[in-house]
Order: sequence, then structure tokens, then C-alpha cells
Amino acid sequence: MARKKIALIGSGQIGGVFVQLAAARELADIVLFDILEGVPQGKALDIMEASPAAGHDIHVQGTNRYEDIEGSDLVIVTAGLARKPGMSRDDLVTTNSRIMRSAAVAIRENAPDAHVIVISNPLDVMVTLCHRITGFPKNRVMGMAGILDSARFAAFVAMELQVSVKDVHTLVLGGHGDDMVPLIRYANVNGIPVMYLLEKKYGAEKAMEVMSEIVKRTRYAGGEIVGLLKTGSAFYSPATSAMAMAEAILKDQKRVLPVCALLEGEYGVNGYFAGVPCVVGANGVEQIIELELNREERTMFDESVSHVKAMVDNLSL
Ligand code: TXD
Repeated sequence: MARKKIALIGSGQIGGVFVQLAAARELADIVLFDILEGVPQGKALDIMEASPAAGHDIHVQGTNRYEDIEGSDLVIVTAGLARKPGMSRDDLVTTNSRIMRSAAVAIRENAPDAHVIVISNPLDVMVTLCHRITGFPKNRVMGMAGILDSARFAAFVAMELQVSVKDVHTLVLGGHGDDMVPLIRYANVNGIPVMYLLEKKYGAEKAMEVMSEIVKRTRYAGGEIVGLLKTGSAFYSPATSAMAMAEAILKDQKRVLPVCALLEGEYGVNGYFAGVPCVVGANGVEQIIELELNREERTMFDESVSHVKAMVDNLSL
């Protein structure tokens, strides 16, 4: 059986880390595309030259020609500007929308049967554009943000409780913005509610204060890294989060993952993308799982989605 084929549209910080992670897993042959001449070719050659030491037998090609993504099973879009200090994700919309329009047309023309994972920001808007312009069915176009945001939430919980990250499970829903919705009620350490463990450690009142700080840090985690790096945004954690989605699709893993998916009535939302728990497998977004949200969670979710709606409704196609 021929190896699967992944195309990266955008060979920058996230694209480069993703390729190394995918090569280490021998997940698929990979085509790295970028408009910068030399960058995709150089990174591809570097990964190929690492292969004897790394022990991975996959082929990685760098290109500036969209034609070379032909027949990809999976396309991952990271093309676009990243934030600089002081910028919001929304500040990227004009430039990255133009980039997404060209990328989506190229995907439609060269990889018409591919699944597409969009990473570029503002994520919820970019995945909407990609879906509209490719015309692909909703199960084959998805955005990566919820896994990253949930991982950040879990990392901060693990740091606070000093437990293994392997045992911390969290969910963040809604848009990939500062109003994202970390679900405190669902946060657990191998089934033990995080709030129970925080209350044991601090008592009820301080436990809520500690959790509020964790939620706040989760919401602003992207900006925290942009402020530290000054030259761009996070790339290890986004690339690793996208890998979970890519692997779930290419290995038909039926993972339950927070994914930016097109809602058509679920959660009371119709015709907009938002981060919700999904079953991800060979057919992409195979199922959307509807949670029972309490009043506070529903209010936060609706507020987060209304921000996405405002951005999307301002788009021309
Ligand atoms: O969780 C999430 N979804 C976010 C996504 C997490 C972190 C970063 N997020 C966004 O991903 C970020 O705000 C950016 O919009 C994208 C990519 O971030 P990255 O850090 O990889 O940016 P780079 O290093 O600038 O890489 C972008 C590449 C760069 O090599 C450009 O030359 C290329 O995109 N680029 C293009 N490629 C193809 N086609 C066009 N038109 C194009 N324009 C730029």
C-alpha cells in the first residue's frame, strides 16, 4: 500500500516543526509548499538529511509550485502572518484572508479529495473561508485550535497540582480567541475533578481563585508567548496539536478531540465554525458531540461564538 501524502501550505515555524514530527512517526510522504523560494526546499532537504540518524523512511519535498500538492490525502494550512507583540489574532484577518483565498483555490484544484486542517489565524475565520472556497464537505474541513487551548489548560493544571500531564484531561470550546471557553466542570485528573483536588489543597474559596487564574492564563497563553518571543507566535504546541488531528485522520483513530468544526444546529449554532468536541477518524469530523452546558458555560460559549459570527459576517465570501 502506497504511503499517504500530506501537503503543508506554509513552511514556516509551525510547518517546519510539523514536518519533523510527521517524519518521526513515518506518518506520510510530505510536500512542503511556500511562496518563499528556497525555504520549503531547504527545510525538506534538511529533514531528508536527518532521516538516516532519525531512522525514518519517508520522502519530503519542498516546492513553490502548487501543482506538487497534487493528490494529497491531507492538506495543512499554516500560510499567513503570525502575530507580533500588541497584535490581536483578528488584526491578521485582512492579509491572511487574501492568502487563504489563494491557498483554498489551489487545494480545490490540486487536491480535491483531501482533508484540510486549517491552522492560520484568525482560525475560526480562516477555516470558514477555506470551507467556502474549496466547497469541500464539512467533515473534510476543520480548524486546529481547541486541542492547543485544551493542552495549555491541562499544562497549567498539571503545573499547579504537580501531577503528570498524561493524567490531566481538559476541554476548551468556542472560538480561538481571548473569550474561549475552558470547561472547568469537565477538567479532571484521571476522572477526579480538578476543582476537588484544588479544594483539598486550598479550601473552596482559594481553589476558585486559583482556577480563575488558570483559566485566564489559558485564554491569554498565545499572547504570553508572543510577548516573550517578540518575533512571532507559538509553534511547538500548535504543530504538536495539529499532529494529533493528522494522526487521527490518517490512522482512523476515532479520537475525541476539540476541533473547530462547522455547526449546523448543534449547540444552537447554524452555519458557523466553532470549537466543539468531535470524533475524528478517516472521514475527518465524523461526529459532533453535544455537551449539556450549564447557564454560565452556555453564556460564555454564545459570547465566544458571537465574536466569530461578527468576524465571519464581515467577510466578503
Ligand atoms: O492554534 C492556532 N490555530 C494558532 C495558529 C496557533 C499559533 C499560530 N497560529 C497561526 O498560524 C499564526 O498566527 C499564523 O497565522 C499561522 C502560521 O504561524 P507560523 O508561526 O508558522 O508563521 P510563519 O513562521 O510566519 O510561517 C508562515 C509561512 C511563512 O513561511 C510564509 O512565507 C508563508 O506562511 N506564506 C505563504 N505560504 C503560502 N502561500 C502564501 N500566499 C503565503 N504567504 C505567506
